[in-house]
Formats: sequence, C-alpha cells, structure tokens
Amino acid sequence: MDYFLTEEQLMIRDLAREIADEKIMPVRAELDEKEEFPWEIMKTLAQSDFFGIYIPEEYGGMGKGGFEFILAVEELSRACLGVSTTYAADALGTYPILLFGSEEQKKKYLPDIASGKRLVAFGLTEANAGSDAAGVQTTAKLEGNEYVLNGTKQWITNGGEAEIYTVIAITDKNKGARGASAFVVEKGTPGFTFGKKENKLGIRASSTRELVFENCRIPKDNIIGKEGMGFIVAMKTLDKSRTGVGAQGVGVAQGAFDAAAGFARERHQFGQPVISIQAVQHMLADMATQIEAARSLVYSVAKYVDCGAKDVSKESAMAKLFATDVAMKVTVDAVQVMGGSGYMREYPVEKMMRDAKILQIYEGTNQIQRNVIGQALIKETAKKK
Ligand code: COS
Repeated sequence: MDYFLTEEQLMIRDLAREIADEKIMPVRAELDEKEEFPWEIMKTLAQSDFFGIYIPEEYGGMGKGGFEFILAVEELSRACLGVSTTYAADALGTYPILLFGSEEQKKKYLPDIASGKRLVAFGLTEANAGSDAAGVQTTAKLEGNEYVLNGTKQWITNGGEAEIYTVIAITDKNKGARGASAFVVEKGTPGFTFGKKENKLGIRASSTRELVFENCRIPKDNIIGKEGMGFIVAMKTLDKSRTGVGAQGVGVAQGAFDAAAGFARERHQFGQPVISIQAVQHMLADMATQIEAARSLVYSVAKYVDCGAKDVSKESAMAKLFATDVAMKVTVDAVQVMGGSGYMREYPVEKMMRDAKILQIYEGTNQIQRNVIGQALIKETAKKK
C-alpha cells in the first residue's frame, strides 16, 4: 500500500532497505549462530547518519521525527531483529536525555550519539523490577557533589557495548514511584561493571548483559531532570519507543512473509506450486492482511507521537501490542507454510520466529500493554460520563 511518503522519507527507507539487503542479509545467520555483536553494521549505519535521524539538527542530527526513525527500524528488522534491536535500543537509551536532559547534557551527549560514535543503553529492569517499573531497588545516594549508585540492572540491551547508559535508580525509597530518578552513567566509571553476556533464544546478535553498580560515583549533574522524576522519565521514554518495537514487528513479519511466499512459488506438491493450493493461499492472505493492518497502525501512531500529543500511552501501547502479536503469528505461520524447510536453519524463518518472541516481552510485555490500554480506557470512559 502507498503511504504517500515524502521524498526524504523514501530516501531513508530505501537506504535502510539497501543496507538490509546488502550488508545484513548475507551475515545474519552467522551473527545469530556466533552471537556476534554487529559492529560492522553499526558503523555502516553511522556512516549513513542513521543514529541521528530523530535528533535535532542543533545537536548534530538530521532533525527528523520518530516516523522517519521507524521507517529505518522496519527495514532493518525485515533482515535481522538482532541488528535492529541494537539500533533501536540506542534510541531507547537516548530518549531520556532528549526528552528530559539539561541543555548541557544534550550538548555533551547528543552529537556523539547522532554520529554513532557512542552507543547508548537504557537501564530500568532488575531482578524484581521490569513490568513493575516502580519496583526498582538500585539506589542513588547524594553525597556532596556526587550520587553513589549501588545495585544490579538485568537484561540490558547493548550492555557492555554501549558507552552511555541512562539508568533509573531510587533516590528516596519512602516515596514509591515518586522516589525514582534517572541518571546518565558512562562506561568506564569506577564501580560500574558488566555481568555475563546472556545466551538467548533469539536476537542473538544483540548484546544483553547485567549492569553492576558498586559504590559507583557519578557527578551530581548527571541526574536527568529532577529527583523523583525517574518513573515519569521511564514511562515517557517507553511511550516514545514502543512504536519502534511495533515497527520491528512489522519488519520481521514482512521478512517472514516474503520468504514464505517466495518459497511457496518454488516448491511443488501434487503437481503444482504450493502457492496454488488454497489452504496455503489463505494462510498467506491472512498474513499479508495482518501485516498491512499492523503497518497502518504503527505508522499512524508514530505520526501522532511526532505531532507532540500530550498523552500517547494508549496509542503507543496499541501499536506495540498489535504489531508484535502479528509478528509472532506471522513468523510461526511462515514456518508452517515452508513446512520442513521452514524448520531448518538453512532458511531464515526459524530465526525470525525465535527472534519475534522477544517483541511480545521487552519494553513492556503485551500483558502490560493491555493494562496500559485498559487503564486509559477507564479514564476516558469516566470523562465521558
Ligand atoms: N506517562 C506519564 N505518567 C504516567 C505514565 C505515563 N506513560 N504511566 C503512569 N504514569 C503516572 C501515573 O499517572 C501515576 O501518577 P500519580 O501518582 O500522580 O497518580 C504514576 O505515574 C504511577 O502510575 P501507576 O499507578 O499506573 O503505576 P504502576 O506502578 O501501576 O505502573 C505500568 C503501571 C504498567 C504503566 C508501568 O509499570 C509499566 O509501564 N510497566 C512496564 C514497564 C516496561 O515497559 N518495562 C520493560 C523494561 S524497560 S525495556
């Protein structure tokens, strides 16, 4: 379907498509097999200014919106979710600085982020906090001109590889959600180390590690926003990033559909290509319809977020929920359409199916998305009374 993209948007999409086809597809199976971090591809993306798409020009970026960013995410995801997760998590880690950072912080960090010189990660999740975003136990205690961080963050995408970390920690444990604050912590700060690299079902090219803080001292000025704003920083960050996860869903689903439809034209059974068999056609028809519906929703919500609407929690949760459930269903069905071949590592769809699962889990499980939507509906219906 034609989404009437502008010339600039088409340029970004087509360049991302070219990188996906030429640089990612040939190596994705090997990156997955070896759990290799895609540094070469990150360098290519940096050379094409992709890390700065949504960063204002005054800080060295392209000055475009989240919509242009998700066009790139979708194309990269068509080829490999491990790679696109690395790229999208960089934006997730950057949003706290972009949305709530001081002018000094923006000047200090955004140019290096926009150029792709320094990779970013977002640290919220812990052993007992993730879905329960207010349950963070890592502490940040003010001592003179420094905050002292103690605690462990779990399952942090880009952990170990990133140089800049935006981290949520508790500054006042008596205040619940209002006792959390957000900080920038740089790799190499004494007292900041990394746990082991996780061995994952999918997105194996991406790095997932613990962040360990042991009396880690950071300058007082590294707080993002004010003390007590950490929960809101995290929520607003996720409101912004979830359309990116939706775009990942659209991309991987499209990649799986393309592989399955191409295969169904080639493989013959009962003396005909399997694509001529109605049972297969119906599966492909459902897959294509679901992908287009997901794309339409994700694009609309991304544009809505870019318009600066005050509260986008419900809409971004809907985009993430719908598109990632579609991604899971479509990738499973792509394996089914391809039968025995789909199950083999020789073909790309078994990896897509393994990769897709994380989309229903990270940046808020799809059960949490339903909670967010449900809570918004309760508020809306109360207003209408
Ligand atoms: N934007 C602005 N404010 C928000 C908000 C948002 N998106 N979501 C919640 N708030 C506010 C609430 O309005 C409330 O304010 P008051 O104290 O003034 O009433 C406060 O924050 C606490 O909200 P709530 O009571 O809803 O908090 P909960 O602890 O019940 O959290 C959800 C609810 C599910 C929304 C939250 O925990 C969440 O999103 N969890 C998932 C987080 C996630 O994605 N984790 C994945 C790891 S990070 S990759």
